[in-house]
Amino acid sequence: MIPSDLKYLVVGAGLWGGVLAERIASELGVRVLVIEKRDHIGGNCHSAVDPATGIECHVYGTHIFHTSIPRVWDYIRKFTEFTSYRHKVLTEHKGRVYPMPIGLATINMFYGLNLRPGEVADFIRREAAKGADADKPPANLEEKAVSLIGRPLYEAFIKGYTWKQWEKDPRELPAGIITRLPVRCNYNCDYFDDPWQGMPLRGYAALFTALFGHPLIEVRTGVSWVDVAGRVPPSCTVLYSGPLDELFGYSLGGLEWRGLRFERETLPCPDAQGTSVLNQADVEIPWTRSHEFKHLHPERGPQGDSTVVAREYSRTCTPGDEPYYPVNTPQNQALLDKYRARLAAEAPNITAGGRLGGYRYLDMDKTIDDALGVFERLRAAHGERGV
Ligand code: 40K
Repeated sequence: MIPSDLKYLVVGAGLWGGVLAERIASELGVRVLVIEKRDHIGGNCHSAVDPATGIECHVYGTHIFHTSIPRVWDYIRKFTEFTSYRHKVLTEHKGRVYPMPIGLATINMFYGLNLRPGEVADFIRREAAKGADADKPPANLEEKAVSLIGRPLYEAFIKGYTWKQWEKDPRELPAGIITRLPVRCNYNCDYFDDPWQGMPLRGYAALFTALFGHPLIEVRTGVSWVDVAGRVPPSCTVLYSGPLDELFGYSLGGLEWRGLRFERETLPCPDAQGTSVLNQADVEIPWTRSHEFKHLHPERGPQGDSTVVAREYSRTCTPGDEPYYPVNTPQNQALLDKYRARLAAEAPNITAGGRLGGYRYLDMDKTIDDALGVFERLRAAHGERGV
């Protein structure tokens, strides 16, 4: 199954594995085998056209490409064109809809004011001073958030949403989760500040087909690491993007993950929510946000008389669920360090990375940047071996 002279094996056909496979094939001119346990490439960026409506649906939640890193923007555009989509997020609180992140429109709507840009900083400072104890440092996420934006905005937009994301009282979450809560002093309602943003013009599926399209890359779907683990020649460099704890059979215990569950619905109207992502700030509504996929591609026109909406629910990951977000507690960090030490000591031919292999939250652009960095180290090692 694994050729005995194989030099590079990539585990996982997501973005990190895809960039590495592409670089190895294109730049080193050697064969790469990619194994992927799911039945599709693209990892969680995967999208598929819904047959009934023709709408491109993001199976693992909405993915928006955005970056400030020149080498990432130059690299990824070799595989796709991007639309000029710029992401906006709205959030519903007590039956009213506000722009996110918190900015001048959110503040003025919420307080019924007409503050000018120059008045925002002082206003927020006074709100924060009312709610926080200036003498002692914030002991938890709630105290930290209140010290940054004041209690009313915290209770409206952060408290319930955080509860739902992590299933924990924000007073039990460490203050360190948030270092800052950006408050914009103008009516700019863009979700991301990055200069380069957009959606792949022909969809994520086409992007990944191009990324894995090099003739020296072979992709086998439906094959997981455990299927090949004992049969990888020691001379083969393994680029592993699966969960690090799974690589070691969970022998030191399992890393904690948050998972997501989506409830997808096709609705008989041309537009259900008027925007691509609508957050639900209140705990009384059990889902965290809803995605209406057609709005990610306004350039495709009205896209028919019906629409597809997916409600997103957060949950604890149990065996068999797809892991999405690392849970950054000291316990998980300590376990991660132990697995990393084992990797370095026991498997010098394996590099683990990406979101799952690194056990870290990574936007798509950071994932690409990390893979490009790993490739530069591989290229140097490849040269030294005199291949
Ligand atoms: C992080 C460390 C987390 C949990 C849930 C939903 O929109 C997204 O999908 C990502 C947001 S934004 C973000 N930036 N950093 C994390 C750092 C763990 S997660 N996030 N987490 C998000 C998130 Cl149920 C969204």
